[in-house]
Amino acid sequence: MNKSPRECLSLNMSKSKFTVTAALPYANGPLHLGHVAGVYLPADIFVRFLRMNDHDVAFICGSDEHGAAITLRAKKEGTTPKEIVDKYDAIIGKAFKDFEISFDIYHRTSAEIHHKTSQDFFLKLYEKGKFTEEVSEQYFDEEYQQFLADRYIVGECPKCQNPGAYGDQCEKCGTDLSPTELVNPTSTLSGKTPILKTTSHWYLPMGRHEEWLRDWIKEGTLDGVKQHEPKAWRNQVIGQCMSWIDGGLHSRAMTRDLDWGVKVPLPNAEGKVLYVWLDAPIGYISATKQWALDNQKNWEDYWTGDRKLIHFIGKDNIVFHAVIFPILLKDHGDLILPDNVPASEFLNLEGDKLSTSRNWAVWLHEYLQSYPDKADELKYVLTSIAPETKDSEFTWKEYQTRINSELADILGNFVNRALVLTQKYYGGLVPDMGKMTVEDQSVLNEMAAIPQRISKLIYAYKFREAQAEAMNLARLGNKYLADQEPWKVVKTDPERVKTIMHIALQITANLSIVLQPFLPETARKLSNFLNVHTADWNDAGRPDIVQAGTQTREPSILFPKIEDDIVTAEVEKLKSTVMTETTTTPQKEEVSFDDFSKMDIRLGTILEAEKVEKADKLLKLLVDTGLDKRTIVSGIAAHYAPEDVIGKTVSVLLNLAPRKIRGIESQGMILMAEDAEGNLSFMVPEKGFNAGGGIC
Ligand code: B3M
Ligand code: ZN
Repeated sequence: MNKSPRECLSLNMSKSKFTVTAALPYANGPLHLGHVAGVYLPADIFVRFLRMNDHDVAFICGSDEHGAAITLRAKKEGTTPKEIVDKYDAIIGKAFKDFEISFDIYHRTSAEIHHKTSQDFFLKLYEKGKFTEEVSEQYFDEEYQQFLADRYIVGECPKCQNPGAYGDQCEKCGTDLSPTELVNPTSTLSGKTPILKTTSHWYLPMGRHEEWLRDWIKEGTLDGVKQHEPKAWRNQVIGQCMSWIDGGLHSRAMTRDLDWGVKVPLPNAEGKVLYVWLDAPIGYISATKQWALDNQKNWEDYWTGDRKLIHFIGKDNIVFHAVIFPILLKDHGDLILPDNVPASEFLNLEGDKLSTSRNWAVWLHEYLQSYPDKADELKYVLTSIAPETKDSEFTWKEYQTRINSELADILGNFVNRALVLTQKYYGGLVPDMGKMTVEDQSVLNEMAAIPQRISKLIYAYKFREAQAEAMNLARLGNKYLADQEPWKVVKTDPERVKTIMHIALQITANLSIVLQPFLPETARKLSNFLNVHTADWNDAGRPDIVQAGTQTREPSILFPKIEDDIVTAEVEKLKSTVMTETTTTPQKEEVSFDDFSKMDIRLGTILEAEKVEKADKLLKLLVDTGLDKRTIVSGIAAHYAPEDVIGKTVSVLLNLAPRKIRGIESQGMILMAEDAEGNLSFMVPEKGFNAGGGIC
């Protein structure tokens, strides 16, 4: 094909070299839609696009198999860390494959090459004197004879009094903590209070790196040399890094007392492993090494020189990738620093935070099991709502709407019309292009401009808008056919219809190119319908991709409509499998025995019960206390019908000061037990005692 002037424009991003990484998922659970929308899908779109532009790319990922997240999960499931990582590495790896995330390698940090690479990395920094050795007191579980990783210690948050804060963070108020800041710490292993014991670790003194980090993040320069374009970094990434740095960078231990992980390669380091954030990012390097070995390449080419290193991550990993790992890389000295760290915000689900522990999630592998031929539909929806600059939300209703009214009604409808009419009028052969009208020319001009706009947006990490631009091409085609009405014109001017259909088929051919990064399966289908196969982005925008005379195929329906019952069933499934959080209320203030013994609690029998008018929750009870018969108003009407409680023996607090409730004087209180779901039950003696007994 001849090169048009337009093409030269699209080539102005000269061939570059990229190493693209996507956060290594912890092999302690499956992937949910939040991971996919925030990290893996945008990374995949970016890489597919780069490959189409003939850049030299390596796309690296793998399972993160170390760290306390794994050992805790193993403990919870009553099994070994090894079994946990094997199980989830397989589930995650298969889901990625089925979803066509096009990694060059999906590796594992349990691999020997990874252990060796991390140890060598550690040793290099150690030998260069980049660590300090510090002795400190850390929590130790005497029963388990083990130092406790931060996540193994829970206690009260000193800031918000949340009783379930972890040793590294309070998930309620978001404060970063260290274990010794927790009030009343307990070990999650034994449930006992841990003791403090001295241990020595290697620390990364980060304070000395503040100055160059500031220049590097804010100006994009390192030692005065331009490294990257800070304007291309997302605001939230720069913001988070700067607030961290401005808060002062402290020394951080790079080793841990744990028996699961990469062993510290030094004498006298028995029982110590590398901190998971010194181990996991090096997983990007070791995976590259393995891939290079498998493909007769030189791994160093992917981590040195004029190569752009891009880390796709979620926002909870920002400081590790944009501050700590760059410090480690700079201290190492031989490797490049990231060019960009496109981090996403969070994806919410049906009005609530996605949560693995509460099982409030749509799991990728389950989705693909239920809808094996709807991967592109999910990709489309997730990119449309991608949490690029702020949190966003997935709902099954929106999933349905986007598929039905965008994919089916716009893209599917246009492609179907173009191909079906070609079958009908020309037996599927692409007709010749005749004389063009002004409208034809303007449609072709618009078509030619779209790939440029998509390129710009993708290089700026704006995948949401980029996909919308690709869809604009389908919109353009739809409108063109609706305006030109070939089905009417065919009766009066069949020559003209050839040109219209020729142009419609060129638009379809263009769609088969510009959709490739976003909807690879759909793009393949279009290529097959048209018998055109190009994966060269430079072809996008051309008016001559499919040649006159080419035999096209009868199309199949691209996007069947999503019926309401799917939406209902999926929402139901979520609601029926969610686990309600057991919120343990913190213990109240201490009371003296004297205070306690002031309460007169006795057994009473309910003699009469009736609903209180205009109060859904209240029952008016007449209770025989053995002492007297008195009226008590109780908030149990949502749980018990009046006839169900008559005759029951219950516990009553007699000497509670009388109160008027809805105009009725209540002379005491019925004591109830409540479970995590808010169900109520009477507190009754296990032996059938009668009214009048006291409680002691
Ligand atoms: N596994 C954390 C996470 O999944 C961690 C990322 C490692 S990237 C080197 O959120
Ligand atoms: Zn807190």
